[in-house]
Amino acid sequence: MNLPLLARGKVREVYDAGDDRLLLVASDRISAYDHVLPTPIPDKGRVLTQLSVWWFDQLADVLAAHGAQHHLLSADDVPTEVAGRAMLVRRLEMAPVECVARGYLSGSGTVEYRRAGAIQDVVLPAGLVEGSRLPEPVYTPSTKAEVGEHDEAITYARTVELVGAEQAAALRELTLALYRRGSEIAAAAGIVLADTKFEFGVAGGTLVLADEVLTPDSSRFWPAVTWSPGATQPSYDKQYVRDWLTSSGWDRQSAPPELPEDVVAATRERYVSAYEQLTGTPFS
Ligand code: PZK
Repeated sequence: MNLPLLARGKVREVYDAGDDRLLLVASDRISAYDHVLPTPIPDKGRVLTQLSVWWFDQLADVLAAHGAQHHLLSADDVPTEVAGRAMLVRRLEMAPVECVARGYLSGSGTVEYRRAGAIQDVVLPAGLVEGSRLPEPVYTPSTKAEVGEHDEAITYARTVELVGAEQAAALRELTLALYRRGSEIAAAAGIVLADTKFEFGVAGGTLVLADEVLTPDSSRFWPAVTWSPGATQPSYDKQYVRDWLTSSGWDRQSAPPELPEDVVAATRERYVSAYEQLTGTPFS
């Protein structure tokens, strides 16, 4: 596959496929505690790609109702060496905003809430704890940080400065509508979609949903059966990896250790069962 490499993330790559098209390729690499681990998770790239493809279809009517589209052209017409883990997509002018929707308090949201009772300009009610369901989903945009840094939360006013009032409003409305539909579908499958991050672009004046969508790498998925606000929720996909890394004595600074095969197998199973639970179809 001799396509020019345009960008490389921790666990995936983007290639120029010509004709205003890109090839997004997902690898089997996994990250934890801000490090890419040396041990791949077999089939992770295929599971995340197939899940994303399924979500684009599930979300098509929400997009249409907002006069928007998605960027997926084909997941079949891709080079054989990346078959199953690549998407051919429309090349867009990307909005410089990470569009985050949260229905539950977690992670950096909890840190901000404890400090300020708010996430930027979004004031939240008193008494929430890690894992609490919010009274209604909130839009908490961020900007892409420099390499190695975490994304930085921004105010709605800042998104207006970055993209203009009209696009800022459209991004917020569409993000919340997509999150609501996604969380209804996940809830029906016994999965809490705590939060997620969307990326959008524009083509010919139309807003277009880009990137991968509603995967465990762009979202927090929690098993509904163990949801219990007040403690850190077990992650649907990475909990075995995090628990094992913690028990291994790794300092979270030096190069991470190889994962044992039982942790790899259990983690692969979590990705596959997330796919199967959500889509209702066997992963193959
Ligand atoms: C685009 N990224 C992030 C994704 C990476 C980096 N449809 C598009 N048009 C133009 N640019 C992008 C997209 C999309 N999606 C997205 N970078 C560029 C990204 C995957 C792997 F390394």
